[in-house]
Amino acid sequence: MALTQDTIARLAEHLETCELQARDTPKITDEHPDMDWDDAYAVQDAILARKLARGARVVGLKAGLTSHAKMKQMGVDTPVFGFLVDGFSVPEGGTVQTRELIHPKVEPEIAFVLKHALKGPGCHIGAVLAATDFVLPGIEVIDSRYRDFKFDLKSVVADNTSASRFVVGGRALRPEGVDLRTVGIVLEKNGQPVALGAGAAVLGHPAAAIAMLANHLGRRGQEIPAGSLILSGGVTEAVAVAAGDHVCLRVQGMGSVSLRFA
Ligand code: 0L1
Ligand code: MG
Repeated sequence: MALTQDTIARLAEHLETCELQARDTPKITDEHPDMDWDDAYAVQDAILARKLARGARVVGLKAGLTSHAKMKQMGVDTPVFGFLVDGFSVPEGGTVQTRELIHPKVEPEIAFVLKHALKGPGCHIGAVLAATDFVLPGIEVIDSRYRDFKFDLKSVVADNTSASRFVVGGRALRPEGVDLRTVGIVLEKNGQPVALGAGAAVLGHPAAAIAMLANHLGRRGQEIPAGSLILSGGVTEAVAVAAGDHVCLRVQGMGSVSLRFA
């Protein structure tokens, strides 16, 4: 690791304060160009520790930048992983307060809920499907703390992969009840389709993103616990939203889930 524990704690405080006060910041690698991957995840872990110390609860995990559309949009080439806490969760059909956010965007996602823990290395799509209780539609609201969403991957990891809010809903299906490669999705904003795609846009199969997460955690001596909710990553590019917008995700055979922005 290139950063001291003091620097990691300072960066975590800085990024979390930006999150809580809806303030943007230049990317942290501008000041710390030597930051390595372990430092980046250590800053993310320190942000989680701050939230847990205030009574937050981890309710899930996320994979991000798992589709070529997202990677191209952000000019990066590797998936990243983050955490979801209870305060990020919005009820189905609920309202997100845009004054609490900097520059929110929405992503159409397939969410997995596990009945068994998953641990890498060697985790693959088959193991993920065998461990999955059900899948359901989800919308992730991302809100990078970096000015104008300008960042590199290490800065994004430190910033908990832009995680901000999420909603899941619609119809939960057993994984054997749906072909997640060919399942079609339509994201609507204010009643108009704004993004279309199919599950295979996520690494060929959304379960591949969950396997990558398990393998990533395995390298750190961790696992995805049974019962976890995991967002597998945006199927399409992220779509900017503002106060007054209504967003609805329709997933073939899995119903719809929606959010409002006030
Ligand atoms: O969930 C995501 O795909 C977002 C990952 C972080 C990059 C971004 O803010 O777009
Ligand atoms: Mg996402």
